[in-house]
Amino acid sequence: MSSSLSVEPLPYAPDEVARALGPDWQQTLLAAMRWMTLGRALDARMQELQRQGRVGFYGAATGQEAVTVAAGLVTRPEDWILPGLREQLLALVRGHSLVTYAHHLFADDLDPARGRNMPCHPTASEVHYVSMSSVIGTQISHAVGVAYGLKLRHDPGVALAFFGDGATSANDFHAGLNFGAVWKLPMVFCCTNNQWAISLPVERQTAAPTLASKSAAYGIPGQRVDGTDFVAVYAALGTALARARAGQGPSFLELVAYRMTPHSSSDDPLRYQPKDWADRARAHDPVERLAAWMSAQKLMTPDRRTALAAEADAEVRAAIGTAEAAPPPAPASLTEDVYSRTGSPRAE
Ligand SMILES: Cc1ncc(C[n+]2csc(CCOP(=O)(O)OP(=O)(O)O)c2C)c(N)n1
Ligand SMILES: [Mg+2]
Repeated sequence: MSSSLSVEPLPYAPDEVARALGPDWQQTLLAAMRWMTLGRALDARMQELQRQGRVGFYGAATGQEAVTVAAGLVTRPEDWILPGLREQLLALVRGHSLVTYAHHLFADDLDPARGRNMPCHPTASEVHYVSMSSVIGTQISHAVGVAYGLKLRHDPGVALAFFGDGATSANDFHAGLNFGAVWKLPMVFCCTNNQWAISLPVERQTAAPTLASKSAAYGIPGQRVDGTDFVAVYAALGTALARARAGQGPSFLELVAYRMTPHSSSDDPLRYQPKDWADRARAHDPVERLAAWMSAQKLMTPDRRTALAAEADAEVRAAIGTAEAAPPPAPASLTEDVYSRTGSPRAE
């Protein structure tokens, strides 16, 4: 592997990108750059705040922005997101408020979960974003249930299950793919293979040559996609969503990316990652790859990038300032939303 610091170029002529993204492709690319830049700013700032003791925990998704932003831009409001560990940016792209997310990260009184959920596990029901699953793989079964409900109700939405390479060894993965295929459900299995399950490299997770190859056993078409290439992810998700909407059943996408930050704020990857990992990951930085392509096409300039980064940083700092000024949940709120006031007494 090369240890070059230059990024892998995206291999497209402009007309190929136009075909993949549709007539508004230039606006889509600009929106993608804006959201990816926001994701970067959020991850950087929140990791600093965790080190300063201002938030208890944070799980960055640096390196996986092409997946979350493409999914946020290509899905429709009626679709449902069942996230794994790193899809918070997707909720924001779908319209969840950054300020509300900041309230959640500070577990304050304006956090919709009022501090009861683990930090970095937002719930955004208004954008059909279910609380993320830290119990690896369980959301795959939940997504099957959601998709089954959508099918029974003739609802036009599609359920998207997001999970990591590690989750492919969980029971729910096998049960979920099987039920999804047998019932021909409107869903997409989105596996972001960031090549690590905490300290376990993907080569020790499975003896299968690719994760995408696993879906054949369930009768689901599987595709391995460069998960650091925004255009490729957008196109592959678009095809899988169209298939699900047409009643043709689920697809499986293995989106290969590079985890560019520690597993979480409780991890030290220097103890287990090879020395050249950071250089390899930087060569596949999804933000830099897209920016380089857009610069070559004169759709981006260094000044515009600097401005985007400054805007994103200001937006993140403003949201954090608002959240940090909010009071913690009142102790009495601990029992609110727990017991029903209107329910009938338990039958003797
Ligand atoms: C059922 C279960 N087993 C083990 C764990 C501990 N654990 C937390 S994250 C993780 C690795 C997840 O790796 P992957 O699915 O690749 O997701 P990534 O963290 O890379 O996004 C493990 C084993 C857990 N949370 N749940
Ligand atoms: Mg992983």
